[in-house]
Amino acid sequence: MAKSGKARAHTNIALIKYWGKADEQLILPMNNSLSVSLERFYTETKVTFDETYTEDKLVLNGVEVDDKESAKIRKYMDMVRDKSNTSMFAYIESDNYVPTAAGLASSASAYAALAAACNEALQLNYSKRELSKLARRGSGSASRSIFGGFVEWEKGHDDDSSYSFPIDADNWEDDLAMIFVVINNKSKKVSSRAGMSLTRETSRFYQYWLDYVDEDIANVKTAIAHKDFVGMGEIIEANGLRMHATNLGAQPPFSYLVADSYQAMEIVHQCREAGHPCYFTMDAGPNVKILVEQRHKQYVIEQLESYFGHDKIIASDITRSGVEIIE
Ligand code: 2P0
Repeated sequence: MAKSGKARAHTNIALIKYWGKADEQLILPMNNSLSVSLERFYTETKVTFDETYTEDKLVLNGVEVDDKESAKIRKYMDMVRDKSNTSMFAYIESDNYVPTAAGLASSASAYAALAAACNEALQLNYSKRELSKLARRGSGSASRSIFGGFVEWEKGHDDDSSYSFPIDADNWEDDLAMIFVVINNKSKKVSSRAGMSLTRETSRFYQYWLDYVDEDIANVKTAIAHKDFVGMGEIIEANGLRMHATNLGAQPPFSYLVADSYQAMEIVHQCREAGHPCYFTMDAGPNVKILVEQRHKQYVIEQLESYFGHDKIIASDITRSGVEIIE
């Protein structure tokens, strides 16, 4: 008999970045990281296991795919089968709710939803903590997407000790938002997986990155406890830039940032000077994400839209919901 489960998981953006693996196989990170989960961007995934299936099939946004990504998912499903003592193959239907062409699709929401859907279908009864470990095996940042709000990923030292957990913020999340500046990337893309690996192995600045992460995490947690937006913003902006600086020290050096990324950062500085606190962060691409209080959001959106145009600016609330079973 077929067994199925369907789950929804939101994507997350790291305020303190995960950059570099201690174990590539188990996806154990070199440092703790800390994120917020986003209301607007999520993945819904349905998994059906059946004894009559002869292989895993993946349907992404209504289209059957058989490429590098589906090979990665088959490998992931082998791991899930191994852990849950089943030999059944699966039919996986996954829909990404991300504004089209924004380039914001994320492996974080994808693997968090897949892990939770497998848990439901196979009735594994995993706790959220166990689920965050299972999601982590697909993609590191996915371990954080099991939870809503502010989330910390404890790096741990083996498969069992590396997991995420929520940080209580007394609903401060509701006062915050994130604005995305969608920037065209004309240069050849370096995947985050390849980028962090090259940097960890070759960057002269990598140790400098590691030396300050724990301090940044502790300071952000203090800022969360005091609802100190400016204090948090100053730390996260510096942390993000430090991550990007490590890439400039890699051999060969590389950068994810382009001229328009710097333009967006400049507008953020101008907003601050005009009395509207907001702080930027960037990931493995040129898009700029700006953390802002709801009461200053409209002003910052208007400043960004006047340079980049309406279509390039997308705002999202912070969600306090973690992964949910929806069928
Ligand atoms: C993060 N990034 O903390 C960091 C900051 C990008 C820059 O996690 O290799 O897709 O699958 O574990 O999670 C993106 O990397 O990497 C990421 P894998 P992942 O959000």
